[in-house]
Amino acid sequence: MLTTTPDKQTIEELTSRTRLPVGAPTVSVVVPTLNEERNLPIVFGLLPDGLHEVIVVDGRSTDDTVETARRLRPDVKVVLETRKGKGAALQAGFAAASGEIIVMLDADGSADPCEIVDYVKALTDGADFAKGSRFLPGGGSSDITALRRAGNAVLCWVTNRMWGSSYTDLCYGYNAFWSHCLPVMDVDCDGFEVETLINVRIAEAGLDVAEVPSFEFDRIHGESNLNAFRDGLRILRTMAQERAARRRARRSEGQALAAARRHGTVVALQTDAELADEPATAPALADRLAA
Ligand SMILES: Nc1nc2c(ncn2[C@@H]2O[C@H](COP(=O)(O)OP(=O)(O)OP(=O)(O)O)[C@@H](O)[C@H]2O)c(=O)[nH]1
Ligand SMILES: [Mg+2]
Repeated sequence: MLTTTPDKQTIEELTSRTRLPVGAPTVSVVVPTLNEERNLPIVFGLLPDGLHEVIVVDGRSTDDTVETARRLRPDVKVVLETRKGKGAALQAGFAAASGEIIVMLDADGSADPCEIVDYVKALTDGADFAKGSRFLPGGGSSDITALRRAGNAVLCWVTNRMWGSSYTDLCYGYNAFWSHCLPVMDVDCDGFEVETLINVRIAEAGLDVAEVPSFEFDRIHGESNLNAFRDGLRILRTMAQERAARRRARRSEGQALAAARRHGTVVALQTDAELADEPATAPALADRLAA
């Protein structure tokens, strides 16, 4: 709380936490909701000014979440999820988003909407994907249990070993990204494994990731929908599936290369040799791809 009249610089610092800078790219905020009627007034009240759109994805709430969202923010876009789960809700929200930047924000009050400004800055500074981390200096959590912290640390370590990433946090739902990441993420899972799936695919594609220190508060009202054991297993299964998909992709790449070498036929791809008016042979192309 301020005890003296703030000077100009203090006012600027305070208000810049609650509004996007002039000329910032358009920002869509996607908010999956399941019975969050009592949390939405707080979450929406802290959203920064200057957003392009706020998208609430619902469909299964039995309270007045959707009506509350519309009352608080008459311009809110409401999308109805077609299947159960946070991953399914995010898929529907991403499909409806039209901003240049998309932010994933939980509606339970655990994520500070003012941090959106920090995520947008990380993206305009050059990152493709701004990934929240509770384990960087400046971040933290009052919500995470010892079991979840340990599970997250192990899964994060395994992911870094398998995908060459340097993530400090894996299972955290507060992230933002440029819309060009959507085809890479290609979200096709329905549950809480969605953050892992996204992080793994972003790492696999070699996109530029900036981690943003983030503080996770306790859910304000209501019950968590996450089950550490059940959802931990889903996360492990997702990692195994992504790994297998990578092996399959590498194998078929190798088979294509081998076939190109074996047949030595002329291929229709434009190579340097073709640009120089020389015939482009499959072996030449295979050598270039293998180099
Ligand atoms: N639309 C939709 N939203 C969901 C669904 N399940 C969870 N959510 C929302 O997704 C966000 C995260 O869900 P939480 O239950 O808080 O789970 P969590 O944050 O991963 O876990 P906690 O740390 O225990 O809170 C919240 O905004 C939920 O309302 C669902 O099936 N459909
Ligand atoms: Mg939560």
